[in-house]
Amino acid sequence: MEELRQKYIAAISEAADEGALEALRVQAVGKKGEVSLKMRELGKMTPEERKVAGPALNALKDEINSALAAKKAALADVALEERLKEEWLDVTLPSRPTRRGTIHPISQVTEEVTAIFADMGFAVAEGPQVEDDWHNFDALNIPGHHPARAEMDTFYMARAEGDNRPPNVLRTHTSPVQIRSMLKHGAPIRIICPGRVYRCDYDQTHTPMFHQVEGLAIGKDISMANLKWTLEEFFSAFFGTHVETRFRASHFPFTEPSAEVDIRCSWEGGTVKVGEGDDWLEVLGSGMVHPKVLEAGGIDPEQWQGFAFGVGIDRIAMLKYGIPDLRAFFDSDLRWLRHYGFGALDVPTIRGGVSR
Ligand code: 2NM
Repeated sequence: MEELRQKYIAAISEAADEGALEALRVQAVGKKGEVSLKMRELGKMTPEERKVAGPALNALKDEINSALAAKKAALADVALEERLKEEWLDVTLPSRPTRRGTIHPISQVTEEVTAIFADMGFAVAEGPQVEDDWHNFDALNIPGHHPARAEMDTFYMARAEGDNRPPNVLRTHTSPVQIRSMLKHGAPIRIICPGRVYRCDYDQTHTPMFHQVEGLAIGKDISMANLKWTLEEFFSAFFGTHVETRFRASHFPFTEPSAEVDIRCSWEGGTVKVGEGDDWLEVLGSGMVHPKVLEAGGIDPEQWQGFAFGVGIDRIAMLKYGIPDLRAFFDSDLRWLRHYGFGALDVPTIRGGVSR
């Protein structure tokens, strides 16, 4: 029995893994194991011999079982230690840097303009960039023979062969959105229409696609005076300083009277400063909406009147943020975007409250 004890205790302590331990258990205390076989021999013994051998065999069986359990636990500990070593990771390491995109200045400025006009009660209206010629021209008092159509450098869409309807166009201004809004909602109405517009023109100061925001306010007694206040209020909030405007008589087919609007500025060392100085910068076209345009929008010009204006977003973005080259806006140059772009959480830089 002592031989068995020594043999198994030694073998168990040297077992390399759980598989080896299980083999030893079967060999020692399994149904046909060495210790179990010895126990079967108890029946052949005399009562006196059995009294000694029985408890001793039981004790041996218990000892081997305990040794097996202890070794099994020890092997599990070793395995866990190895796994922990292998799977260790430093949760305090900083994460890998990720490149973050920026808000394009045109998106930023569109948001700023929208926020300023929202404060003055203007809603935002949007419409299609591909327009029919009625919404883009006729409804705006620009008939087919009108020189403004030719001057507009319009992009025309193709028609299927044999389709003799006039071609659709890429909208040359966002005014057709205002026609659609008038037809849909009627008067009174106060909206701005920001968006992309297209003209076939490309040089230092023109890109074939650019951005415009047009405004429209129709009511019972809206006048040029309301237009002037609204625009001064807008430019002052946008540039963050009081901005004076100067109205010059002009002509547009869709407004009567019409005015081009300049803002006060200074030129110093090749840079413009808005709101101070003795120079003027033309930034906007405007006027009282032509009766024919109101009619096209389903609004009775005998009862309603109001102003409209249009301003180039790209242009005022360059002025406010000191961007020298218009064409860089549309180059998708990531270095340029990182320099002139805005963080997603940047607060829009507009001035609240009434100016002055
Ligand atoms: C401008 C200048 C003057 C204008 C007119 C209208 C409409 F549809 F209501 F008649 N929207 N925008 C307008 C007037 C646009 O852009 C230089």
